[in-house]
Amino acid sequence: MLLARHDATEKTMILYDANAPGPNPVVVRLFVHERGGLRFDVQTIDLVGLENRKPAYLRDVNARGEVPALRLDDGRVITEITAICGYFDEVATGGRRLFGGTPEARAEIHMWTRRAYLEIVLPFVTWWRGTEAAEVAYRGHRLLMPEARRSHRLLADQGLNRLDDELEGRRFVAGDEVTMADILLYGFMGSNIATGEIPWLDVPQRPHVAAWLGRMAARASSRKMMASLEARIEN
Ligand SMILES: N[C@@H](CCC(=O)N[C@@H](CS)C(=O)NCC(=O)O)C(=O)O
Repeated sequence: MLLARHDATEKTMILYDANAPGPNPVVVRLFVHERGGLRFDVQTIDLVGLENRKPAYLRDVNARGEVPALRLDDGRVITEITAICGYFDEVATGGRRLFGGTPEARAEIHMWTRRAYLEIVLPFVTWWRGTEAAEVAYRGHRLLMPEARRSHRLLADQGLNRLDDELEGRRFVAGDEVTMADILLYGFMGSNIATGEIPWLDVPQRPHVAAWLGRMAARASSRKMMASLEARIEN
């Protein structure tokens, strides 16, 4: 059913995006706008109406019930945002690579992307998953851990404090240019700051993080990341 909405005669990738600014779809949108050189179709999944948890989506797209997902030309489906962005980085024609152009640069960018996810994003997402907003959003489809909030707020603050020190004298997370590490971190932080659900992410006591947030917010790609993608991307 989810494939039938699409013209199966034309071979093209399909990105399953969401009709809401969930941070995972936001990361991929930000990547797409920043990267350039990409061509694919988009199907917007009704995350608000939980279309992603209905049998058709679980069967045809992602058994984990999550967005985003990418259907390749040969029909196989890739999920997990770093895998989707990594694939896009490989197949894009034109634009600027965001995972690095040499083995050394790629290793450094992977290192910072992983640190950003493990030390900052995962703790604050776990904090959010203990809130009432999460309970309402998931409507029983996901295990919530309200008892983990305190420890994960502390873990996220610790990660952000460390990042604040590391950003001193540096424009972006992995160096002087925007890379996947910034895309991942800003997709999560910027979208959660915009919705107001995690007010403690941006505080004056972390001036270098605040300056980095400002630099990221000023980018044209960031101004588009909260809106669902158009039906066809050719950039
Ligand atoms: N590990 C996945 C996480 C994807 C994810 O959790 N997406 C959220 C949107 S931000 C979702 O689909 N939530 C709805 C649900 O779980 O029902 C990835 O990296 O893409």
